Amino acid sequence: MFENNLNSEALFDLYETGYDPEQAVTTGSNYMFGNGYMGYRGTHPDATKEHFAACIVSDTYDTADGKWNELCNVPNGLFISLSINNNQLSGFSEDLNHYKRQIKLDTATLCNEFENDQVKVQVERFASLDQLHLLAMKYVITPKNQGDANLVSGIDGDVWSINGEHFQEFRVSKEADALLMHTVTKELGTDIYVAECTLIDGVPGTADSLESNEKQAFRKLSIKLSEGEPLIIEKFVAIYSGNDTEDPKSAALQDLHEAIQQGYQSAHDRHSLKWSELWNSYDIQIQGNDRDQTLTRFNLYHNIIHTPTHALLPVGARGLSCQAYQGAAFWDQEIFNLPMYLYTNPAIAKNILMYRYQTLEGARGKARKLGYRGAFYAWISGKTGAELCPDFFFKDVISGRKIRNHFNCWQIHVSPDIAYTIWRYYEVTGDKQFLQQYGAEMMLDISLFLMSRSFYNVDKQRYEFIRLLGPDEYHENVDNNVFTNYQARYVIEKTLDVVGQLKAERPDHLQQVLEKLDVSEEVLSTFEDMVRKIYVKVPNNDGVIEQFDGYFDLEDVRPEILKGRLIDKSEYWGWPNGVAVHTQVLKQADLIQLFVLHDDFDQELLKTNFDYYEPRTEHGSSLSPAMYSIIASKIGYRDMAYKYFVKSCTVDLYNTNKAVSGGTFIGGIHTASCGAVWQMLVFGFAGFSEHHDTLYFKPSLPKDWHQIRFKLHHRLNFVHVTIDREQIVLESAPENKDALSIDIAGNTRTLEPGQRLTTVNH
Ligand code: IFM
Repeated sequence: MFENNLNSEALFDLYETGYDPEQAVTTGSNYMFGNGYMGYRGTHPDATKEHFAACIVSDTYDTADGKWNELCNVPNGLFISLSINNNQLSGFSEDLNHYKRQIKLDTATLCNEFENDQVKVQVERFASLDQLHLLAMKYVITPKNQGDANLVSGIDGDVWSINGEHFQEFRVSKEADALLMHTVTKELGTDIYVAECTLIDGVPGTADSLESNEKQAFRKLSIKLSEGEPLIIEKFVAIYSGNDTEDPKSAALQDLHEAIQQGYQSAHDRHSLKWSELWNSYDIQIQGNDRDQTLTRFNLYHNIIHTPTHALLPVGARGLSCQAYQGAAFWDQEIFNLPMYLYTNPAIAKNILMYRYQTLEGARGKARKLGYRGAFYAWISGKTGAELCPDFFFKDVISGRKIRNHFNCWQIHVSPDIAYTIWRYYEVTGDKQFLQQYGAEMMLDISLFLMSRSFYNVDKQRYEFIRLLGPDEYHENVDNNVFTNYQARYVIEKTLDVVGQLKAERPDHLQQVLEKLDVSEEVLSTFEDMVRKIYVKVPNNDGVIEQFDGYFDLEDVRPEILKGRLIDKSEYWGWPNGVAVHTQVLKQADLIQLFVLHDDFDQELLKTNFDYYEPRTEHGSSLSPAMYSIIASKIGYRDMAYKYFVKSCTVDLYNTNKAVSGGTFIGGIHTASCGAVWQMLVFGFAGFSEHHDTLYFKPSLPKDWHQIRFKLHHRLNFVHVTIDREQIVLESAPENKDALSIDIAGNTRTLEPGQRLTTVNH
């Protein structure tokens, strides 16, 4: 824990004034910058694999060790190191007078400063939002007296890779002013090109010598320093893989050339302009607590930089912060990352869902392999949608034996979660074209899968889902998990609605889809039967809904007690022998998660179940606290809502979650909790929900907050929402095309385009 890490000057930045090597994995992730195409860890400019330096590039999936298919960490073109009068000087140096590492969230720019008696160094780096393949750096040395500076600047291909070497060969060449490194991935033979140029005072620097070994290509530059005269070094790096373009080499050289022409300042200006446009959509302003403002922006920032928007690619559970969780999508993508986009910039939400459409074949292949019909989406989904989750995800750290986890074959809720999101996307955007053209096929195929995965209990005359995992991953091989069964029923019902819509509006297209998926009339009537008869548990006499069959019979202990039973603190708590397996302790929100997705449950039920499950939840997943925060807001547990808000927002900053579990590295940025910050603020504190074209607000702000302000999208209309203690102000953008229906405390009003509505906040 390093809680004092949260320093902020402007409310858009975060900095540290001392380096802690113990926290290098975490801080490298926290201070990183990126643009959805690549993520560059916020390490020092001369960091190497020992310091967890990395530049993770999207769409470079490859398997290094025969087990983990993951994104590659490509050669580091921004590497630069400095010696003054033969003494190494960097952020790692121990005799510094001044040290600062700062991430400016408004422009996604990493700044480093370090200073000793001889010089002051100021560094800026960014991954351009204007030119996605471009990294840029400005490195300014201000000498306090005369001296000799020796710089090593180039490309370091000896990179940190958590599951083995991904590259089979490195070739270095000099192309005009550029250094070019070409490497090829081991499994798929994907070409990767990294082109680099170093400029001294605006001119490509001539190296005293060029040194390259098997994996590294460095120029050595010796420069005389004069007292008080700053030396400005700029670096540009362009990165392309063979998956980006036919001719990645030319593309990299071309981008590099253009960047040199453009110059650092202009590249940074264009990049910053794009960032201001993004913040215009996504920012949430909080008045009354500066720390919470920065925490919020930190999390929003990470949700943004890890989301690929340039192509149909997954949002990784650790984004582009490292290779953990394989750079691949989980259900996190739809349920945690996407809602912010859905309500602010729905084109990105659509892009995410189109990725699921593009990967339907992978989901179908998985279903077939396991003996089912339809689309069973991968638990861990990379480029193609094929299941990337290995059979043995964790190991028993005591015996060293592998654990056969069943995330890949029993965690079936990912499919209905995707269908649920397709329907939500349609409800919020009204995008019929998407629903009919793409959504319908996905929803039908998911419903087919659910039908073939269900079990009809003849005795009880109901459909059940057995042998599965719900969101709570500590309990594998359970039956009738409420979350899963509820989601399945909901999704099949909505699929039938879509079928009805197509029947009325595009019968030919419906026919085509039904034929393509081999969905007969009989199947459609089975869907109808399922909607009536899927078993969804009801509350017991105390009002508590049992998470799955037999849950109440398990030992009723608390997570703190289980901690005391661990033999090794990195033991996996779940299946088959973990400390939580035979107890009621859950890893993460499960029923509470369901309550976040559906507004069908009354306050009393929410309260009773919150009271029951909250003390039994370990929050072993970073996904969990945010869901508790939202429901706590809804039931008026204001302090609890705030407590979980802070817990969720600081998962990465305070490094609270396990970086290694059951022997597997799962560190890096927790993108799901980053996405969830938006939900805590909007669905939780602002009490926003949307049903049948009406926007509802029921705010409950944390005690010391005076105001929150954000922008919402609904069906191509934008509304500015300002909530303070006394009033709720809604401003409809003048360019809106529709009047909006608004409900505040049971009063429904109409908000015309350009109109402002002020109501009392009770
Ligand atoms: O998807 C989650 C899961 O719910 C809990 N374990 C980690 C996964 C990736 O974030």
